[in-house]
Amino acid sequence: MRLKSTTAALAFIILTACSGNQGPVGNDNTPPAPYGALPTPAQVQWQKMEMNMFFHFGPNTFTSAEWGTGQESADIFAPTEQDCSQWVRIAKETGFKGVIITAKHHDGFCLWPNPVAQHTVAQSAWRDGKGDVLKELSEAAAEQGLKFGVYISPWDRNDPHYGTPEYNDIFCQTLESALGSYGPVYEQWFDGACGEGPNGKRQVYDFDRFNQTVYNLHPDAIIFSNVGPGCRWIGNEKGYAGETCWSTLDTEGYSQSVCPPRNTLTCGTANIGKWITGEADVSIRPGWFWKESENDKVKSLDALLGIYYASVGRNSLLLLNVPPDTRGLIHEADEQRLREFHAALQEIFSENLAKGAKAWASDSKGSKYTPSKILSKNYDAYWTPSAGKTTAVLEFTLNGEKTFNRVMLQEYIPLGQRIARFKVEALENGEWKVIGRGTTIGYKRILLTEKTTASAVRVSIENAYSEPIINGFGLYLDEIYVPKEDEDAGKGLVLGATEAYTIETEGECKGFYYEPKKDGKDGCIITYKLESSADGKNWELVYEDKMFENIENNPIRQEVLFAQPLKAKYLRLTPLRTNSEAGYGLRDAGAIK
Ligand code: FUL
Repeated sequence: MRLKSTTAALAFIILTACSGNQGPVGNDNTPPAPYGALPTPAQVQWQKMEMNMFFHFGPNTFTSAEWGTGQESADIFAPTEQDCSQWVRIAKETGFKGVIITAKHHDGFCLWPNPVAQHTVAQSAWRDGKGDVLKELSEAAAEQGLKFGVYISPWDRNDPHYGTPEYNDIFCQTLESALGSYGPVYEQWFDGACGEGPNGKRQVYDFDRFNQTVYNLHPDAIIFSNVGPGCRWIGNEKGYAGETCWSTLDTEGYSQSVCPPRNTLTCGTANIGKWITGEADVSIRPGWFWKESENDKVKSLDALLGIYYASVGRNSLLLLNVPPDTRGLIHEADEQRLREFHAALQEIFSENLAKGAKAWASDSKGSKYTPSKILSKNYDAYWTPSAGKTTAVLEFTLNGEKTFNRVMLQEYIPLGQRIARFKVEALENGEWKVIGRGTTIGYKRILLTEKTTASAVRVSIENAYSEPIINGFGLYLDEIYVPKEDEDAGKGLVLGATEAYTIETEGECKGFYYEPKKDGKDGCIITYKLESSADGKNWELVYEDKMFENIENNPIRQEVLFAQPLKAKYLRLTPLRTNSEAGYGLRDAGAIK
């Protein structure tokens, strides 16, 4: 008996020694079975891009509007030093892999000579009507090795057919023209916004046809919309995915025209649905289009790093908008911040402190799937336990003591997203201490932990829908980003849905501003009436029914400038429509002198 167990123990020691002490290794080298919805190879390639750049450019660049009316003269679009190779160069040099341009925003103006539209660069005096931004940008991207994508808004405030079935034909022809003339297109962006309001035009979009038109030209294109089919909106315009973020989404009952609740988009749905990864879109400035007044409001380095951790670090793709200015160039302020952002990412992530670590797992399926595969550079090499096991422990003995505060994990998504809960511990001064917990991992998860000095790190997978499959692990030290408590979050008033708010001026003003409560908490005013008064008793109409553009998706401070300065002691802002029945939040409102 005794002899037997000694032999068994010896055999175990020899076996584990052979596998470099990677823990017990089975003899099953068949790949694990796929689980649930799977990404297409194109979706995997797309997610590996991690960061792409968005360019909002068009008449709004010249009018400071967020949503153009469609009535602007085509001549308004007149960039003076237009140079797309500058945009692409900056994107490339700062780590972005693809670019997407607003070929047609809600105002209907086309940045290329669209033969089925009357409101395009061909109708403008810019370059004698011979200019073509899509041509220039696609060529610059191809030359510099970046992928090219196109945003085309279904909502159109210019096209007279909008609201009729004919518009769907025109829209398909528009897609064919924009997508068929400029080489490969990696992503087609269908914006879900429509500000028509209760009495506005209603268009029944034929999205099946739209998608088919895209696929006919570019079978591998990723189609963005609220619900995919290629990738989904993340549910906000802040660039923040949920801490729990599934690439799967249950679309039952929803469509490209019927948006699921925002929180569902932010987090995805576990264990059900289709593979529709979240794309986190956000602007480097408060608004989507360039404005002189926002040159000093470019997001801080900390804000950008926070966005990076909340998007790429939470299983999403970051689509960062950097709007070109009236010259047709990326402004110096944005360029500088992008370079700082890039340098910071380089500094944080250039050294993986887990390099040279020895990996151990509570169990491995076969010699092909040992935990050392996690540390290899090969994306397709991974660790997985024996069939049927959904919990496991991984241990990484570091090459000496290391100090870090970021833990990166990757699941091998070509076989599905599985992990639902995990825990990270560190061996500090001989004691194991929990330093982080998480739910989903997906393509990439970066946990922010306290600064920790440890000789080993342990990852326990506590819950998964199928055998976990891990192909990446990293430890990093970030001494740049400092997460901030949001002091502003609760500040402001909550007013009733029809309740007016009176602003006092100093006798004359150029305009006024309204800022909803942080993140649109307690609702926002969508449309309003504005009146002015010299005495607070007799009121004169300034605007009968005006809209705060894109406020629902991007609830930031709204500045409205009058055509001429207005002499008045008071302005009265009366909501006509709010997005919450209970009322609206008001962080601040006042006159612009
Ligand atoms: C929104 C639009 O309304 C904004 O203007 C912007 O284009 C943003 C990316 O999507 O829905």
